[in-house]
Amino acid sequence: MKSPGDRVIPVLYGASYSVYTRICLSTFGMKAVPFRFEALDVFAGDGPARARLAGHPFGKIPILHHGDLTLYETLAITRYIDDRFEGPPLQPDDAAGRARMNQFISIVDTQVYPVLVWGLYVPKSEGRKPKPGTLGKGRAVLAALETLAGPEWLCGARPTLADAYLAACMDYIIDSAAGNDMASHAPRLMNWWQRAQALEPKA
Ligand SMILES: N[C@@H](CCC(=O)N[C@@H](CS)C(=O)NCC(=O)O)C(=O)O
Repeated sequence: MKSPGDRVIPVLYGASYSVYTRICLSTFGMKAVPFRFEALDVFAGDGPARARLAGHPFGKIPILHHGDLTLYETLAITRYIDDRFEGPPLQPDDAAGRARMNQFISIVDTQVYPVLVWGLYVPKSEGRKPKPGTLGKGRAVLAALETLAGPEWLCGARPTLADAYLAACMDYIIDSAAGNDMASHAPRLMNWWQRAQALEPKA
């Protein structure tokens, strides 16, 4: 249900470094929905406790409050924002387009985030070597994304939640060992990234 007259401002709890928080921030931006941001550093000593207090039973971010509703899990939050508020639709209309969007989102959750962000970027940023085999896995993930990406946006002629998901990871991907040769190995993704940077939150 959409109600343009809704006066209740949604509140997002999260951190600007967090991939999943950034996906929600981009979604608000793409819908042009006003919201309030409450900074919650989940890696601070009291972070997980604060996240639990804000409504996340696993002590993670992001968390959305909207009126009486408390939501966690980024897919639930972003679909809620898209379904609940006026603004450009962020999910394709057709079954095949929606399936493709869900496929991208699932790949980000199960491959990009664990392999490219935590498996490659984080060890590099801490001066550690990645686990053996991780670079090969990361390259395979990028090759799959390169094959799936549409020529304009990931799932067609307009941006969807899939674009918000992948865009939130791109700075980390590019700064990882698998990101070095993306211009030659993933030109379509790099071309997409030129456009998709505009979706990224300013904060
Ligand atoms: N499946 C969750 C993942 C959320 C998540 O992993 N958030 C990270 C920050 S990007 C976090 O809170 N990490 C802290 C931890 O795992 O202890 C979602 O979609 O929201």
